[in-house]
Amino acid sequence: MPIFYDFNRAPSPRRARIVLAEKGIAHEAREIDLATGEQRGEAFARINPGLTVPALVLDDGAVLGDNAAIAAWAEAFQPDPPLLGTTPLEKAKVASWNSKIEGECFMAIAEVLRNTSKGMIGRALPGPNDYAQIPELAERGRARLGHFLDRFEAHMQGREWVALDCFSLPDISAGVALDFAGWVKVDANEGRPAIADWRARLAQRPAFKL
Ligand SMILES: N[C@@H](CCC(=O)N[C@@H](CS)C(=O)NCC(=O)O)C(=O)O
Repeated sequence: MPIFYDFNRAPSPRRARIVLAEKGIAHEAREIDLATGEQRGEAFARINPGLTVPALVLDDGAVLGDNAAIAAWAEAFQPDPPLLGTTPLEKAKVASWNSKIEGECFMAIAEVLRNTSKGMIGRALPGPNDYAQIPELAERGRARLGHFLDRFEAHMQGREWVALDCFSLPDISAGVALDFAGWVKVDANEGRPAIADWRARLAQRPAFKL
């Protein structure tokens, strides 16, 4: 059975956790305690040299060290229900929205959090290298997040799901990202009724309780 390296409180592994749950892919979960820096210890470095969670180790020992790999593998391993679209155009829309959400939303939130948090001084980016915090990046991240949310609200008006007519990967990525926005005290729902309605739909899915 695949082994899923997780940290329950962190947003990135939550994305993969939801993918595995939506697909019904059985796995054994192991918690890596980011709060005590376990991801930077020798034992985890041997598993994922990127020093981040999520990571999924397959039965043959292959390591999937990020969300992109885990989602691609999960879709191929368990095609039903599809999360990456089925037609060529659907697949393109899913890829485009997922990349937009990662770059314009997830990263903007991370810029705010990692460049302001006292616990992340000298650790402004995850991974093997230490980087100093840059306060201006936090300011820019907050502005970028607000701009993204306003564009996203306009996009969601009259739509049920982010990229397709059905639930797909960008719903997971954006749903997790907007919960993560709460960490930097941004309520994405405020003044954005279409986003609020869509998040209420997401909250009904059992996987989103994970
Ligand atoms: N690109 C990676 C990013 C993973 C990532 O940044 N994970 C964070 C938790 S949300 C982490 O492991 N941080 C470890 C650290 O800050 O040292 C993915 O989405 O899979």
